[in-house]
Amino acid sequence: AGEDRPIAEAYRQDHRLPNQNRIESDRVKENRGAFPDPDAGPVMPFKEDDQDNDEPQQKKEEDNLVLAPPQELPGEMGKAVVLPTNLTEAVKKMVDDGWLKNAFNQYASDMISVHRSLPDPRDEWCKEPDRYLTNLPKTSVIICFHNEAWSVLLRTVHSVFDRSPPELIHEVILVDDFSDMDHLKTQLEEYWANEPKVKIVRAPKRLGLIRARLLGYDYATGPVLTYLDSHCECTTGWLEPLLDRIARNSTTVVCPVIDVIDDTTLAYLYHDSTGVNVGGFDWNLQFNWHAIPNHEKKRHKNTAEPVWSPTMAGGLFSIDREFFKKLGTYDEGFDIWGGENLELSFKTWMCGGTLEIVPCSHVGHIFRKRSPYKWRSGINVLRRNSVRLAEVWLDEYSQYYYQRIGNDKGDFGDISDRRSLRNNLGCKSFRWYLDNIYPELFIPGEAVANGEMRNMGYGGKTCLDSAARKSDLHKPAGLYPCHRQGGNQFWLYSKAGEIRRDEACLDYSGQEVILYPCHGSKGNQYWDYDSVKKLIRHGSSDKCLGIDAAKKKLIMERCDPNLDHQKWNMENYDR
Ligand code: LR7
Ligand code: MN
Repeated sequence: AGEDRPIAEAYRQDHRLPNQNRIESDRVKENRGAFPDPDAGPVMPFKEDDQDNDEPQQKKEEDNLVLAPPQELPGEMGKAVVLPTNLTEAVKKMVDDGWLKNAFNQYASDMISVHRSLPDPRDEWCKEPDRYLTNLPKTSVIICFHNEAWSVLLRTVHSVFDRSPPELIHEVILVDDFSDMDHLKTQLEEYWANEPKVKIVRAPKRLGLIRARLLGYDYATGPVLTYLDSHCECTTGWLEPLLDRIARNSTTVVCPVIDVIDDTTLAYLYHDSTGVNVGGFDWNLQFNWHAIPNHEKKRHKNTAEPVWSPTMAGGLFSIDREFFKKLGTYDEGFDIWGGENLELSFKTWMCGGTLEIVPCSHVGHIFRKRSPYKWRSGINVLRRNSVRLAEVWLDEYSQYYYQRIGNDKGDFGDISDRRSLRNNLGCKSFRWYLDNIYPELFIPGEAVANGEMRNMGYGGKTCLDSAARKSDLHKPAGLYPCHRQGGNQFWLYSKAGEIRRDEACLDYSGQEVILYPCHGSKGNQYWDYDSVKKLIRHGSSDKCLGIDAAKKKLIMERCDPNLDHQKWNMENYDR
């Protein structure tokens, strides 16, 4: 494994730029321009000429200044790479280009060895003797990419080879989803030419990540499949605990803990096993993270034990190949991005399997703030995928998703095959899944009103509006012209008097009206709606909710039934 190599040896191999790690054909040399030029950029801690030269040499004093000791290579041990602020214009441009193409700091990544060392985030429990079975099955590792950065893709693959027992890696399948970046063409093939375990599969047209994964599945021959995104880094001992769970029960689908590789500094950030989260979803059919619920905590003696998770994030998991096949792999009608993570999660649980997060296995992933590549134009891919998912797996609960998209399902294609798959497998109901696997989820059907919250002042065109994401919590709730499309204007009025969406509740503590995580204890989150007078009276302050048109914000005032801007229409009110 990478970390075990003696430092000097590691240094000899690692102190090159990523682009120097490959076999350099003439054509590849011409491509050099695509990578940072060490002379133009921030001072690199080495000089090219010094590599592989063990002869003692006469050194000038300045050489000693430039040569840094091995432990100070950029990004080693998962450390942050912080670019100097006084970059030349040329370098600044390269940094900006890297961000533009990838939505992460490619320039910083290119400075880091593709074999960089990482911290070992595992608990001691994970390393105890006989923790894992000795005869583990081999895995095919499948990595799909569409226009991934060179150093990032290579580091993903090397981290697999550098930190897995070789006998457990059956093959690494790189699925190129119709990329057009030059470095992903022959350069990639030449780089891996001497590594028989690496297979490169090219999609004949843009498939999207779900069908690209299915293409990889078609080529894979190992008994276990392990999927990774193309911007990951595996840590020491990541693989054995995953394969161990599958060896013990082939219907267990397992995910590593997904650590954060910072998009700006490429720092590897992790928590110990007390900080493990599990996956959930909201009625927008979006994946989210939660603390481990108490009923699950009670099943464990040690925090490093595998935990049941209602859903998976999607990109990083291992599954028995036959079980994946039995579950009908993925819906081939899913395009580009999204929905497949919930599909696989729901059917794993509903059709006889178990989904776990394995705290002994840590893999890093570069989390981006935007999607860098082209989606399809003219169609809402994510909605189409999610409607297919809802139609096949959600039973009567699909209505809660449809409410959120203004009941506009659009054209979602033919799903009859997926429905018969579910019938033939004899899977349990979605209600069973909610009751048993995800009892924490708030069910909108228990609400007294659902839909828009329209203010009657100033012509009655203004609605309560907020994305209510995690990042919107603790911030003022917004207003926007009513658009009748659900989404950020879809609210639930719960029996408990909350005005909420998912885990966000309207909350007033004397200052601004904000969104705050729902706490279920009334107080600042208790709103009493009088459906005749149309007033919304706040529990702890006894004031009424209104709007200030000039400031375009929510206000709290002494209740006055004569003021239109204190009157609200709650959609589908039914008490
Ligand atoms: O058209 C495409 N073709 C591809 O091959 C689009 C993407 N891809 C590749 C892409 O290069 C990448 O390797 O597919 C992989 C995933 O795409 P990302 O990295 O843009 O997705 P993401 O990390 O933003 O999104 C998460 O949700 C997706 C839903 O479809 C997938 O399941 C991703 O794998 C998933 N990533 C993770 O689970 C990592 C943890 C993120 C979280 C939470
Ligand atoms: Mn990703």
